Amino acid sequence: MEDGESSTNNLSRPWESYNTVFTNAKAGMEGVDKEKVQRIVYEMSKGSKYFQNEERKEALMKQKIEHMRDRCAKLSSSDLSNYQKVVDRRILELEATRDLSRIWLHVDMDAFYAAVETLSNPSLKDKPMAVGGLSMISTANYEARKFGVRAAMPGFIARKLCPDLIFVPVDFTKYTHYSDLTRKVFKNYDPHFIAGSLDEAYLDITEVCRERGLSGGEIAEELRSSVYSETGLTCSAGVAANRLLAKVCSDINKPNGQYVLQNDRATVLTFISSLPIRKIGGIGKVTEHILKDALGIKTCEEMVLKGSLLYALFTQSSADFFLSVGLGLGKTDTPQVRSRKSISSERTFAATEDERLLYSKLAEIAEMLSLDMKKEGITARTLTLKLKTASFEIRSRAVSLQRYTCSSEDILKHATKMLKAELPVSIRLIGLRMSQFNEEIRHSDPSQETITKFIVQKDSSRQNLDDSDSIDLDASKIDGESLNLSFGSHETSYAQQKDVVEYEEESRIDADKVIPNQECENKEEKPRVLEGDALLIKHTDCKPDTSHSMNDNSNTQNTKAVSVFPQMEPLFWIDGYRCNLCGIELPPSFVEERQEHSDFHLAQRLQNEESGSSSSTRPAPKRRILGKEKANSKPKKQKPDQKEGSKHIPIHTFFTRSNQNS
Ligand code: DCP
Ligand code: MG
Repeated sequence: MEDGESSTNNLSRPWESYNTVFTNAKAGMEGVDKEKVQRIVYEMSKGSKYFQNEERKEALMKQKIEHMRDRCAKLSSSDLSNYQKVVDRRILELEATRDLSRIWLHVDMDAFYAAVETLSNPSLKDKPMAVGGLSMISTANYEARKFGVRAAMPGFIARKLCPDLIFVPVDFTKYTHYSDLTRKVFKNYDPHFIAGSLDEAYLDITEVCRERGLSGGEIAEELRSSVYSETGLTCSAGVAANRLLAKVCSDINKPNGQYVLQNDRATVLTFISSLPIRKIGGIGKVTEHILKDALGIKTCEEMVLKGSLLYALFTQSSADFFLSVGLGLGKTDTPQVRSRKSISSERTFAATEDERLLYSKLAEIAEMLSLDMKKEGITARTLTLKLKTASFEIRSRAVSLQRYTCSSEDILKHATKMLKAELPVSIRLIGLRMSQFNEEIRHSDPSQETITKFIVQKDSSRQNLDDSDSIDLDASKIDGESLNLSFGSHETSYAQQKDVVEYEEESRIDADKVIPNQECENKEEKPRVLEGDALLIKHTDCKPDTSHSMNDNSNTQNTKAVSVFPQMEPLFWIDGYRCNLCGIELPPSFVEERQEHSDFHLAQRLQNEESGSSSSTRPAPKRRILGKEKANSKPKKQKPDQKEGSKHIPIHTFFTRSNQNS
């Protein structure tokens, strides 16, 4: 019946099933006329390549749901009762790991970029405004959200939704400055706080609560007011027994609010019982639809109630994750004991083309990396070379070695080959990273053993969606903060771990002649060639994809290229989880997030191209979050009539009708 209804709606109101990232509600969008937003987004993008891509993704998702339904229908009652036994046992095991002894706080700045911009221009206060341009919006203030305007939405669609919308260009240096100020405050409450993105962090406030005899809520109040007095910005906080719950809680009373979930089992279970599954970090659109449309699971509690179906249809690790979410479990371990996936060393220096110098830097870095690996008893077999060119372009090349190693000779031999393939080029940073450890460092908190075990099992035996009927979710990465935790310089403690954006800046400085970002504006950008793909193919035995689908993002290959447009520089996932373009880490199972991320890069790139070609748009020299290297360099002049081989695709092309695009 539901099907029948929705297919009738599809015919008369096709936008209703057009669910893009732009139509997902964010905080402050509660009263928005969702149908109107969907219709406008639909009408403005209909027929474009973006639209076709969305449709293809949607079709694949539907297929997946159908397939899941078929499998579900074939399950006998005895199958289900057997799976129920598994569920019952797992519940007991998971329950045994419940840790209610910690108090976690998740803090997230309100409309961060927009709020920072309003600080420097108070006339923007109370007016609908967005940070970004006609191509892409990074965020919108709460006034604008009332119209359905939100992050990651193309600005020209936002303007249609809100004709008075004011656009402010992105100024990344400002956001980093304010982020640093907030982090100084966070440190006072937890010196080992876990930074998420620039505007969010997880703090274990157990000790500070105990020492000062204050409740989690009181500390949250104090921290928020301290952030406000240091920055003039508001933030929201969630306090709960674990990070997963704290994150959910910080969104509840946004903006400028907080929510405290008491640390007792009954309260947690009540809270989780009616919580929509989409509120959980790691459950994106695809997973949500599969659970909802194929299995009728809408709330977290239903994950427990329908546990037997989950264990029958999903991999054990995914089912374990769903079940633990349904029980309100999440991570409570301290950052110091978190496991790491890679070890790296990098150097920034005054840009040089001198090959002799570059090779000698490379040798030093290889030596340093090798020493550190030996110190920690690590051997690994994926080597990644990272370069930052004089024009701030980031290049990343990876190769899989024949055997696990930590020898500087091995590292240097392969690194040299990769570097050679890039020369000649003027370089200001070289980094080497080894990943795929033969013996991963595991944390040793005994209370976490069961969960850790299944996470580890999952990590090492991830199944391929293409040849398995199971959907795999990476439980070990589910808090969102994990996007940033496992990469970075080995010498960086967790307290110093920076987010994706800052990662590019996180390096040891060899010379004090480092050229500030702004200088690159006048440097000519060298078009990026795709020679990395050759390495990629060698590395993984899989060709870079020119498609962009659900399955692309969920496979088990170490590295896989995903390109929405054949002309675009492909996005691929180094070591299977790290974006080659910006360094963000997303496990393969984060299907939707990967799709959005890929779309985001594409759109950002287009935005950069557009702003470079439009004299009315000021270049955004410090924009680095996505497509940052491009944004930091002056785009080449673009002729309106693009010839074949061009890498410049203006945003309007992306969104114009297919007859103009194909
Ligand atoms: N951001 C971005 N692109 C996105 C999402 C976010 O560039 N697709 C940037 C701009 C945001 C900042 O990251 O200001 C923080 O992201 P949040 O999701 O926390 O969004 P906001 O802080 O803007 O709003 P709020 O947290 O109040 O919902
Ligand atoms: Mg925020």
